[in-house]
Amino acid sequence: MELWYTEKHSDNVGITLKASQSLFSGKSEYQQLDILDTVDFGRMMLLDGLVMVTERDEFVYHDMIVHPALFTHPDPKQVLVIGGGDGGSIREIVRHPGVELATLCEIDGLVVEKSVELLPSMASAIDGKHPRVKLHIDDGLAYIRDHQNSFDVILVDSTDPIGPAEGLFEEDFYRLVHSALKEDGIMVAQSESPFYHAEIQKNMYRNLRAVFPIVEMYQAFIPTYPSGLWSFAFASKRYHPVHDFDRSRATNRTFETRYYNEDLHLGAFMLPTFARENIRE
Ligand code: AG3
Repeated sequence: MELWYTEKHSDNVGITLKASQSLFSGKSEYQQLDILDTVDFGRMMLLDGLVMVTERDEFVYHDMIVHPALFTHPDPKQVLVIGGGDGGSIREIVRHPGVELATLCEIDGLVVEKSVELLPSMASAIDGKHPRVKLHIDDGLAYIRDHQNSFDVILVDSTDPIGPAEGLFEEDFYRLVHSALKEDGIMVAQSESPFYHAEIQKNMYRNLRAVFPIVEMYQAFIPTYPSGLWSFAFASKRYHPVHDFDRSRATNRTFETRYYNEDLHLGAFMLPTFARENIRE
């Protein structure tokens, strides 16, 4: 018998990976969680059937949700991740020596628990033992409502805007993020595929622009996500990711990165025409 998993990206297109076994399958209060061992991409986590991470290509996503903001802000000390229960984003944040505290606010405790157990290469910093990491199992909206003017950077590491993450793409939520950020704070949110999700992007960037003075999209290549072309929204109160980028800080980073580098920091913000069209003002 062979085990293959398909995530459908549209009615007629999908991605299929051969798996050697299922490591966990269960339902939390919020969603269906599955962790499979795949033959070519290592362990893979699915939420409601959607690929969240694989061990083989997660470095792209986690480099790119974290480092552009942390190398644009001149001195990020307090960083919050909303979602991101696999721990990959927190792992990258704490590699920045200047960060004093990385806080994870994930709504679903089961995701954290199973990631610590089955995805240790991602979840190493959220096992409860890291001195610069704090964990909250809580609704992101409720959490930031109670934490005004507190963070230098907030990362929204969510799933697609269906199910528990729906509210994380709305203007009201961005207003709360804006007030939870300090006066020169930066937010980055995963913003779906420019190839497949033009409508979602249009609404999301319109909502962001209603709240933040600086809003830019940047891209990354993530093979297991729909179309492979993925994007992030950079929303900022003061610093522009290209014009205020201090290249030497990124060049002189004290850790290695397999995807991010000082050239790519700039290149990622250069968009293909169709992607630019999706978010035209
Ligand atoms: N968050 C982005 C997942 C979106 C993927 N969508 C899909 N497969 N249809 C991933 C969380 C990683 N920390």
